[in-house]
Amino acid sequence: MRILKSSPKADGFSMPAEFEPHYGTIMIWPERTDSWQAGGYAARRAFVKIAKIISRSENLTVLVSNGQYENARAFLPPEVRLCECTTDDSWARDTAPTFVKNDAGEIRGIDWGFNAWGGLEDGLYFPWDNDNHVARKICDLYFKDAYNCRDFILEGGSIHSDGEGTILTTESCLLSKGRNPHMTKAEIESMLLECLGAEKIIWLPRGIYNDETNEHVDNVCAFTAPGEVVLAWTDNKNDPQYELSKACLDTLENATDARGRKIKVRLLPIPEVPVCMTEEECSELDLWDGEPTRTPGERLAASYVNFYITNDSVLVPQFGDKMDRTAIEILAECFPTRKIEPIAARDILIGGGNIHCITQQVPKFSNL
Ligand code: KQY
Repeated sequence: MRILKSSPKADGFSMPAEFEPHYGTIMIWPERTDSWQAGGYAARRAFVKIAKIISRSENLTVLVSNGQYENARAFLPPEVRLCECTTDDSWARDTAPTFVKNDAGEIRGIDWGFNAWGGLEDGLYFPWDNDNHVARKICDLYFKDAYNCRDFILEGGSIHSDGEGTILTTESCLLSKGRNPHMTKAEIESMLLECLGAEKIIWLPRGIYNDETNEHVDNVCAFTAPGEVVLAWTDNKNDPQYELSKACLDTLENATDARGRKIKVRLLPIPEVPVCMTEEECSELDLWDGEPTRTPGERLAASYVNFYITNDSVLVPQFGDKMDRTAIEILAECFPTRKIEPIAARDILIGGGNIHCITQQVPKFSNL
């Protein structure tokens, strides 16, 4: 495996869309008891359900610690490849490489810098050095070269690609103080275009209310096809999400993509009843550095946009809300050839993300 100092764009590589064919998916077995309540058991059940669905149509690799290997092996289907790897947590979307592909079908990984969503400014845990080393190790595991982009802090959850030259991101995240404060917006934009082999960045102003990642795009807006997106939405003007979603809608309605198309926006409701931490859930989370990681009543960043697209399905978070069904119906319309798989996701959401945040796709490739 080579560490590359050139740029993906210069080498003819770009980021495919998630809805293009996958070779496989990467996940990381949940273990930290200050992220995952009830000693991690509740989240593990949800991860296993997701793993079973993904491994039906693609190669799934799950990274796991030495201490959890036996457990993970016992609960995951035999077709899942387990690989021992030291990590700080289980957010494969953010710590695994972003893969880029060329016209010959070869793929390479991008090894972004990772600082736990904001480093010492407003990061979510310390230390994060094991997570920062995960992307390169995965490239090694897959025999794929890695672009060294460690000087640029970025998580995979903060970008979406349409596979045709357009990238979606949020200003609140990419311009946050804890990531690349020495760079201007124009410099960050040109870095993204160069690394992702893209021509246009659509900057959404905001994300989901109370999203502790500084509002990753993958929780608020996602491509469902080139030129088409779903946007998290509420009609309730008294909900703090309204202003955030409205600002994104205004941007999208005035935007064109890299191919000059207007963007078709489908509104995907957020849960009607805000999803908030209970006393009991808080009592099942370990402290971090002597402090609770969640508080009773805290509103979680619940969004149906945090779905994951596999080769034959779309895994959609469910929160036990009236809007669960509506989200399923809208996404079924967006993905008519895939099976819609509803997943009870509260136990993942408590960790601070959802199904998209715990998965990273590996595009189908030709370079074995
Ligand atoms: O991508 C994500 N949504 C990860 C969130 C991490 C939260 C850590 N508690």
